[in-house]
Amino acid sequence: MSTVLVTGAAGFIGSHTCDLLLAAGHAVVGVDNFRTGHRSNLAQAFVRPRFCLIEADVCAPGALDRIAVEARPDAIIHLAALVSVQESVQDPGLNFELNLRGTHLIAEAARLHGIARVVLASSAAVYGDAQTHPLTEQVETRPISPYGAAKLASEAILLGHAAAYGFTVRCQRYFNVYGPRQDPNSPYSGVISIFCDKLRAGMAPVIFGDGEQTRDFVYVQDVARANVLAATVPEIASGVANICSGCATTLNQLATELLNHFAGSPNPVHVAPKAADIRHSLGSTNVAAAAFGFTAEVQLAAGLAILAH
Ligand code: UD2
Repeated sequence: MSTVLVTGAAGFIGSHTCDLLLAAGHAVVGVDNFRTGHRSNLAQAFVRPRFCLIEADVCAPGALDRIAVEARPDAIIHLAALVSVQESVQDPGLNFELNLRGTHLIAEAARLHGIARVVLASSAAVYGDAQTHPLTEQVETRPISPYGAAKLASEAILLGHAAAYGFTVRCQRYFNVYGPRQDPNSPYSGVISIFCDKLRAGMAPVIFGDGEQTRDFVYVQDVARANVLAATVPEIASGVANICSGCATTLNQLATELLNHFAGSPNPVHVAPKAADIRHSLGSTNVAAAAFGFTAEVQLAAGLAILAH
């Protein structure tokens, strides 16, 4: 059993990752500054004896050193970040600070404290608007936002450190993650949490454009399992992997599927397309399967059924 440091522990993906690590018997030291995370997300973790939470900002001077000395982790799962593409466009300086400098500090903590493995929350945003489907990890990365650029640079920083100082780094390129605890109350929220919120209130979901754009939706507990595998499977080489389902769903299909769970709800309303919206996004699942045995298990219909009840 390992001790795993999870940054961004109180976030959407972080809290599910903590729950799964604890269920597998690992000790978890969670770190969060509650900028976007919620203490309530950790309700299940708090009742576990092998969980502790440190309220701290990973970018604060000396914070990671103190935490690493105290926790002596075998691995870090680094999820603390500015999580919104739009917010990175509005405040690229904050994106640089949280997403790039934060990752550099994690890389340095791994080097200075001999931490054997780091798992990074990367993103399909590194591919930009690539026209290849499915997207393999070999596709040329061409980010089109400060967020995507910082995630790509974060991968490079960590992989460079890993090669130079002899630890292992796994970069997880998440596609469209959805599931319980995703916050619907921000203009940057994921489409599924927004649609569920609207339908629960008896309102029509709003589809940007014709609704024929596609996304590769992956359930958050699958993503958490991918993180646990990447952090704990023995004898793994450094690398990047898509974390996705390998299934493309149109927004129209998504809305139809969700409407089945909310009888009498109004039909979706179509409005003008969102500026710079990517038309199609679909990931190849092969690398994650080969590198650490990860395949998404929760089909979209099953995940939506859980969310709707
Ligand atoms: C996702 C990620 C983002 C980044 C990006 C990389 C989420 C929440 N965001 O952005 O972090 O990794 O992929 O490509 O996972 N939509 C509607 N109605 C709504 C809200 C959204 O029609 O009320 C559409 C939107 O125009 C888009 C699709 O739903 O076509 C998905 O939107 P999103 O904001 O959930 O995620 P995305 O793919 O823009």
